[in-house]
Formats: sequence, structure tokens, C-alpha cells
Amino acid sequence: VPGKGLPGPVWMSQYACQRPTPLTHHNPSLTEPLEMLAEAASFEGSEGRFLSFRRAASVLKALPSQVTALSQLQGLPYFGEHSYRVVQLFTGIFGVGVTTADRWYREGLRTLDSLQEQPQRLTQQQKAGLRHYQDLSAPVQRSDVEALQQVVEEAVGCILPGATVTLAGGFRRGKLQGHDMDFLITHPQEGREAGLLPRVMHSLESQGLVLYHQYHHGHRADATHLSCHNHAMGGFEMTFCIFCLPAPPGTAVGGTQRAVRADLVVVPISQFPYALLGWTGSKHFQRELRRFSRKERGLWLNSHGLFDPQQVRCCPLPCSLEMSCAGPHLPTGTNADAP
Ligand code: 8DG
Ligand code: MN
Ligand code: MN
Repeated sequence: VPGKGLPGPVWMSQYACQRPTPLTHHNPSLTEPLEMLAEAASFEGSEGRFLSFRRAASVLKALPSQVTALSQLQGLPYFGEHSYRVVQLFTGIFGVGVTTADRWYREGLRTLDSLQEQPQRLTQQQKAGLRHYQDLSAPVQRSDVEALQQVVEEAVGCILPGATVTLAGGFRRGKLQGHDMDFLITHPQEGREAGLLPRVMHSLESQGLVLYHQYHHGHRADATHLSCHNHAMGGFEMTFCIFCLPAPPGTAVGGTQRAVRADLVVVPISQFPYALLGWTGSKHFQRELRRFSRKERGLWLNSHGLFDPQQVRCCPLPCSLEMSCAGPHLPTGTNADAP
């Protein structure tokens, strides 16, 4: 029984159906914002966070008095550890998205060690991500970009003279650091770029620079098909890599090597302007640009082209890029949306 001071923690069932939920209660100033957070999480499609906020609000409604100190929340269901921190830890692993991180959390996993003990849960990509977790959590620097661009350009130039390597992603928007580097590879003659990537990767591997890479075949014939579905994943030949680079001089690990993430994408020259725009980001800017194109201009934009839906016959009928691409309406200089 609480004394004269603040009421102590109370015991409460974790099930709302086993406790009173009065219509008027003592904590609306806390439950209302929690319910707003629940609603926001729900709009974002985050069912887990929606339930956590909703349940926390419900618990507060059952309390016999107003909460005035954090200590009163101790031991209450849904006021312990929040999943956010763990989900953030897990999504920091290359190859782990929010859905996977949230599932692991719900299955009771909390640490990187606990994941390491269960390798059967992990894809090859996630294993590589976990192996290089520490290196990959340090930002990529401009000096890394220059070092990698140089070796990629050399490999590309040897295999296909005239082919070019263009930096995209956050660094093209002027960011000084990033989580990876994004390079687009093309050749001024349409079609010459086909099949280039495996040979480039083989060359880089033979130099001992590749720690991991996951090759994706392109879907060249399907460029307009992609527009119909507004694919986030492009249909280009590409690879998501982890490279081994000398650590930038002057850092704690200066002189030694470290792992860095890079995406290499091979693009036919006819789609290059759209690919450069799309891969320059930011993700938000691209989403907005595509929304603007669709809503205000009635055109579908993606990393392959700008399409007029009136002229595109959607799948399953194949259609050529030439007849449905609305043409080079876009400026090749892109807007920056650097954070
Ligand atoms: P960061 O690496 O510094 O974190 O920032 P960023 O460079 O803006 O982010 P990013 O994740 O490397 O993505 C760069 C752009 O590439 C982004 O606008 C989305 C775009 N992009 C495509 N297709 C694909 C794809 O298949 N996978 C990924 N990850 N990004 C793609 O156009
Ligand atoms: Mn990037
Ligand atoms: Mn990237």
C-alpha cells in the first residue's frame, strides 16, 4: 500500500481484457500523444510499433492515479525496452531491412552475438554484413571514393576501352560522407556494355579487392515493363559489393585495410540520363519527382526512362523502349537534395 509520497509501481495484467479501461482516466496527457504515435506508426505500415504505442496507452488508462514520476512506470507491461534500438542495431547490418529486423526482435533476438550464434538464419549477404559490421558502420569518405573509382576505372578501361565510370548517390549530391558509394558504368555505343560487370568484378577480385559481391542480372528487354510496376529495384545489371580498401590516412586504423560498401550498376547509354538521375537520389527526392511526374504530368518516371502510360502497353505484351519512352525531357544536370 503506497504511503503519503508518490504512489509506487503497481502490478497490472498485460492483457487489456483483464483490467479496467475507464472512459475517463487519470493520464490523458500521456495517452493522447501515445495514441498519436500509434496512429503515425500505423500509417507508416509499422504494425509492431503501432501495437507497442497502443498497448502502452491502454496500460496508462488503467492506472489508479496520474503518473508524475518515471519510477511509477517501472514494471508496467509495455514500458520496458523499446524495440527501436534493437531494430536500429539489426538494420545496420548490410542486407537486413526493417521487416527482418522486426521479426528477429519478436523472436527474442537482441544482440549481434545472438545472430552470430544462429548462422542458419542469415543469408550470405547478411553473413558478410555481420562479418564487416564495424567497418561498414563507419562512414565512407571522399578519399575512399577516389581510391575505389580509380581502381574500377582501370579495370573497366582495360576490359572495354571507352567505357566510363560515373559517381552517383549521395556523393554526387555533394555529401562529404556516405553509407556506400554508387557508380554507374556505361559505354557511348549502345549494347557494348552488356556482360561487362562479371568481367570487371573478376578483375577486381583477382586484385584481392572484393570481400563480397552479389551479382544481379539485368532485365534489358523489360525496361518498359518495369515502368508499369514502378519498380524500386531497377532492371539493370548490378552488384552490391563490399570492397577492401586502405583505411584513410590519419584515422585510428590508418595504414591498415577496411571494408567499404559500393554499388556498381551497368547502364545502356540510352537510359543513362534516367539512371544517373535515379541513382543520384536522394530516395525522398526521387519519390517526389516520380509522384510529381505521375500526378502533374501524367508520365511515369523511373531509372530507365520517362514513359507515357497512354503509349505504354503494359505487360504481358512486350514493348520496345524506343516507342514508349517519352523522350529526353529531363535536364541531365540534377537537383541536389543533400541533407
Ligand atoms: P548514402 O549512400 O550516403 O547513405 O546515401 P545515398 O547514396 O543517397 O543512398 P543509396 O542507398 O546509396 O541510394 C542511392 C540512390 O540509388 C537512391 O536514390 C535509390 C537509387 N536506387 C535505384 N535503384 C536502386 C536499387 O536497386 N537499389 C538501391 N539500393 N538503390 C537504388 O535507382
Ligand atoms: Mn549511396
Ligand atoms: Mn547505394
